Amino acid sequence: PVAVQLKDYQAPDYFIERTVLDFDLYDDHSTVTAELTVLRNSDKGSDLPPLVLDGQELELLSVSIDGQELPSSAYQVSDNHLTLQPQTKRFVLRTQVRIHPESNTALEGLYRSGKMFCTQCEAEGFRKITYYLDRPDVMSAFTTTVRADKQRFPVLLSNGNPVAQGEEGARHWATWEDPFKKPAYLFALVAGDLWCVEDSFTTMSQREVALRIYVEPENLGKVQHAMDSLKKSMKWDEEVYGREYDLDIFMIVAVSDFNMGAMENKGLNIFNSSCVLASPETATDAAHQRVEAVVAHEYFHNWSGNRVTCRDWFQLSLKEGFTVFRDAEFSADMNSRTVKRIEDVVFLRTNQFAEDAGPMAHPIRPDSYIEISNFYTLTVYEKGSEVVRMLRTLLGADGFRKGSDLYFERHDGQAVTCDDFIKAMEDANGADLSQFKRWYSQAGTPRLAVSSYYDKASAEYTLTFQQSCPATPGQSEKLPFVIPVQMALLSADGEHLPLQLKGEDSAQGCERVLAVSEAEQSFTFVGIEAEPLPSLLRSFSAPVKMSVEYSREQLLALMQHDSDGFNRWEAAQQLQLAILNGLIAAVQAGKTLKSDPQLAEVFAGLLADSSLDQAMLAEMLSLPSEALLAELAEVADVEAIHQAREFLRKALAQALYAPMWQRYQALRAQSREQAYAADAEQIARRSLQGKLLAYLMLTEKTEVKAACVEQFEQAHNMTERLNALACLVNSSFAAEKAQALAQFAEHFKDDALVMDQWFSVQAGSVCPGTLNQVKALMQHPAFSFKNPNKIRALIGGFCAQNPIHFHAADGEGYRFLADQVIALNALNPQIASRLLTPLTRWRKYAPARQAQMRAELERIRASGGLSKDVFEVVSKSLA
Ligand code: HT7
Ligand code: ZN
Repeated sequence: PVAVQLKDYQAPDYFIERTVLDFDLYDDHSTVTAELTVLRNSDKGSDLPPLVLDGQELELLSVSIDGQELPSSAYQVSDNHLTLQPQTKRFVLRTQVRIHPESNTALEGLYRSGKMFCTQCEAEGFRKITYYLDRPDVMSAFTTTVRADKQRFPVLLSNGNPVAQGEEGARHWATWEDPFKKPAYLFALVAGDLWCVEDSFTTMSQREVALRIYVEPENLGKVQHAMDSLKKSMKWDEEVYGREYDLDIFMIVAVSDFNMGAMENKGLNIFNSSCVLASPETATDAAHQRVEAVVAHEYFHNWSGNRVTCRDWFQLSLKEGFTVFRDAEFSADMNSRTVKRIEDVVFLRTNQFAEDAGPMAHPIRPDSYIEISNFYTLTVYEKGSEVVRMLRTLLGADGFRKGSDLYFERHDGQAVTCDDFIKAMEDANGADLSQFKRWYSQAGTPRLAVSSYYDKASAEYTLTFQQSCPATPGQSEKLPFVIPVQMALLSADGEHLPLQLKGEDSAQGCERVLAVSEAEQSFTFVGIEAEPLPSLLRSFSAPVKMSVEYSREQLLALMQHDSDGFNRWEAAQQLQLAILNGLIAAVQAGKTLKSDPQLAEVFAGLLADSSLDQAMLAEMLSLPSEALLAELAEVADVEAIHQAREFLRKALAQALYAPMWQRYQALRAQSREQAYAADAEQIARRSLQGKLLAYLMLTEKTEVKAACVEQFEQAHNMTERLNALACLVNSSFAAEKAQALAQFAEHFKDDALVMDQWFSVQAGSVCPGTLNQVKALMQHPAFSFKNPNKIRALIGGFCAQNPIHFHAADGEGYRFLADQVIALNALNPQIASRLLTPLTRWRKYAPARQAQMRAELERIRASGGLSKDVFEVVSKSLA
């Protein structure tokens, strides 16, 4: 396979003004008739080059131009294209193809999910539906007619507004018209026996929009949370970005088989059912929050992605980075801002930083790809969002809003680039962001080393920053980034000092943003009467690895006094990391592990502090995960990390048994008395309760075991039930574990999403024999190799969330993953390639493991018939 390069981008030779589609859906095939009004792109000249349409896995039945059927000698068909020679600048091309949604297991294009038909066209799936110019800079007005059996497919949907419908014997049809020009990747079609929950929203200009969420009938009771989230998102986008919805109807459809979370098709979002359905009894708090966030994300795409779209797929972060930033801010406004930031930063540090350090590292705007589906990455999404966040930090909230207003106004209806986004920000603010743009072209996580110097005599305090960035594939040298460092200085008694830089006339508040733009750069503050304690990179103002030498006393002071909640948590993390690193070194040196009383004292203080928000307390009590410790290590020693962390957890549980037990019981009692609500206060409470129960269960006390079983059996919500189940599964209480698992499966056997949680909990077990259990579960009637949610829950759960067993010294975990990737490669390349990720990180481990992991990658490479998706990841990993 060949790589596509950003530098080779050329505007299209032809546009498609109008697209009229007609789908005839049957059980053993479907036919698609497309009438395309094609127009020569006049910017490219007046000659008439060949028209090369994209098409894959299509059986061409007929072609005509302006009503004249073409003989087969008048066009060429290859595996990926239909080529013909236009005779006029503007003409109507009509093609008819036969396709097979019923055997489409890749879940790209038109496919069957259970009893319904649905589509997934981003990025290049439309070409599996009909011959087309399947690229985002070709935008067209679509009219779509869908025909199917009336009884089995009573609901027929597509983008835009419904304009006509009718019946033909046992079949019926519906026509939809989308007035907004869009690229083919935003096309959608759904046909099925679906029921909907209906509501409405009055927009800021008083237009009434019908809101419909379609699900299979048995799921009607699990839709209210998604509907509430949708209405909140619509309001928020009006208030925060001034963006109003544009069609008369907005629809969401939940499907069970879906490669990702959801898709923002114009007016007809298609969702993985896991991102729509939620009820207290079946979905955890985290699942409720995910529904809220994904509904918002897809809705926000209506402007950041649909009204203004991407010129080409290298610009993916233009819509995804911006939209992730928008949904993160929405979630922060709906819940606890600090906790949301902590969760996002933990996720970024654990996963995106690892991607940046691995063989697939790429800038948020990549330069090349073999398979674009491989570039829906944490870098494009999450780091992309951090880059937009930095823009807001540098320009200020008002400047950022002016920039986004200008961007939407200037580019409405266009397909544009990341440069256009930056230009709008520059023009609206009179700013020069040329150096900032390096964030778009340079890969890797920058390092930021900080040192300080205090001069008592002059009352001056100097902070010196040194930045660097490690080499990444294809980029050995990096130029300095612009790194916004949000900061404050604290006095010995925790006051936040006024900040005046040398050369300034007066102090400018107690918090400010330093724009570090040179490889080494110093900032001197004046009027500092005693050596201060710096609070740096507040709210994690840049996606960098910062190193500052803090003493334990300084960390404790920051934990107590910093007015930035994120940095209070960060100080606790740094203290925990220091202690864990000491323990890891002790394991490696073969020493007996000794517990450090300081952390237990700190935790005791936190538990006793009644003013501390419960959500914050839960975060402060969470030790860095094994995955994060591995990412931070030079060479990840899986066993030492696991042993050290387990030792510390047990030591803390034993030292703090009394206050933890007391607090747990109080929280559980409160839970019993209150009806479930997925609100911030209750979520915080359950989060703390869950953390405490996990610690307490490590003591193996009978009273805790009984409480855990009681919580499992009596909880009125899935958060408490699943927390208790996870504790039992990871415990040595074999009888209770077996009983709870059996009880859970019996009760929820008909609920696919709940069974996914059952698979995941078992896949993550630290107990011996987990891999064999995972293999056995692959035979369970609720498991299906064709359903991505099941693969993610069970196989992904084991390989990506269970380091101690996945990295077992005998290499069985690696072998297992390679076997699954080889089997999935033919069925669903996108899922196969994503599943591979843990094997790509082989450079992180000691030589023996490296050899085992590489051998499995080689085995996949040699297995033959690799999809582009798997080929790209395997070959880059082995390069
Ligand atoms: N924009 C959507 C991306 C997406 C996708 C990409 C490749 C293959 C399948 C997919 N399903 C959805 C989702 C989003 O970011 O909003
Ligand atoms: Zn998105």
